[in-house]
Amino acid sequence: MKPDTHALLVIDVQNDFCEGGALAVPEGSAIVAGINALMDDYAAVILTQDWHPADHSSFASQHEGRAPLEMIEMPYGPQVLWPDHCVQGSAGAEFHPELRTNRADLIIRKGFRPAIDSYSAFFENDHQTPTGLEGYLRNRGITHLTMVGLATDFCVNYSAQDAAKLGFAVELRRDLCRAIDLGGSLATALDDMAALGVMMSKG
Ligand code: VGL
Ligand code: ZN
Repeated sequence: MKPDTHALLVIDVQNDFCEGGALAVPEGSAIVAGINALMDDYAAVILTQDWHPADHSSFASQHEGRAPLEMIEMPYGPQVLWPDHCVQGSAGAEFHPELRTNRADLIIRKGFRPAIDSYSAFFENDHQTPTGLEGYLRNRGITHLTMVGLATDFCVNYSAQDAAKLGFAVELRRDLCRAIDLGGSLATALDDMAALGVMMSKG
């Protein structure tokens, strides 16, 4: 059992990121059993849930003539266009059916503002709008975060980088994450996280 200062942050283990989902990450569901087992080691378990309105601006469907995985320039910077995914209230937005959601103390939803995407559990993609997670963690006296989930190179990556920048000690369980890997994004993500002091464990 870890001390009470350590939390497990489970990023976006949702149907749309698993096999058969709208934005399926290869082997996405393979991490669920390991995450469930790891929950027993932590007093604090926090889940994130990607939670988009149907007309979210990160969806290629909202941009005339654009296709998924193309890049677009948003007021806050470059943005990948995604297939419609994790639409609020849809089956795809639900957690994987085997994830032990009852162990969660907090479920934090992100990406609900139509005009801005939110990969990170801490800040939206403008890197300024907070989700409130930092305050929650600090109020609970949490200083150490173990991160797992989907996808290694997007939401896990941005969450880990923000957490490290905020001064949390961050450990990434590589074996309990899976990546989208778009044009080398996984290698870049791993380098960026390591440069900020994120510890990588098990692979
Ligand atoms: C994610 C792309 C779009 C993720 C979420 O959870 O990594 N990726 N929305
Ligand atoms: Zn999303």
